[in-house]
Amino acid sequence: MTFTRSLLAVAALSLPAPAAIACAAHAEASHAAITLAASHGDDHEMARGASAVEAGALTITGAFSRATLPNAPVGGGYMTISNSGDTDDRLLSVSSTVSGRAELHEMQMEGDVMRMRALDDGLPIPAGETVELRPGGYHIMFTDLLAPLVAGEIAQVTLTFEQAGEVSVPLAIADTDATGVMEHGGTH
Ligand SMILES: [Cu+2]
Repeated sequence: MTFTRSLLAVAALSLPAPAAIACAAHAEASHAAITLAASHGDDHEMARGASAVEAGALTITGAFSRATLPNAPVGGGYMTISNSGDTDDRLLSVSSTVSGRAELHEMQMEGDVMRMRALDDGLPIPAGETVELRPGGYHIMFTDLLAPLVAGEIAQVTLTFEQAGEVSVPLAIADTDATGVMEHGGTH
């Protein structure tokens, strides 16, 4: 814990405005990703993912991140969250083993410009619905990365939900241009 805090302190000192830097880097990365997604087929961009995670009424599938370049300040986290229950839930906060902080963000096109905003009230997961976190939309943003994300490795993410509580999810790190991951035993 002491070690993590001192790392954060160093990061804070060397990046006077981490949020602004993160947003700029992230917006560019996402734009590139969308271009790739539009021009490529699906198959070769799929990497092998982790198994589905169930927690109460929630099922979380396809959790993945993308490998980052050395010195990249941020990374993204993506997954699909289904709520099969009768009660609305809400993803309140996120933490991870790979970053000092993790935030919930939303990307939206405003004219020709991709803009990102923090979801200060969390991400609603309504009863009976499925919410997708994906490049160009809702996503987890890992800030203060402790080390580059390496394809083939697994990061551990802890999601805190209003109803389902704390849920640990393994995040498969895929290639830098991945648009998704295959579930074990999946057919797509
Ligand atoms: Cu973001």
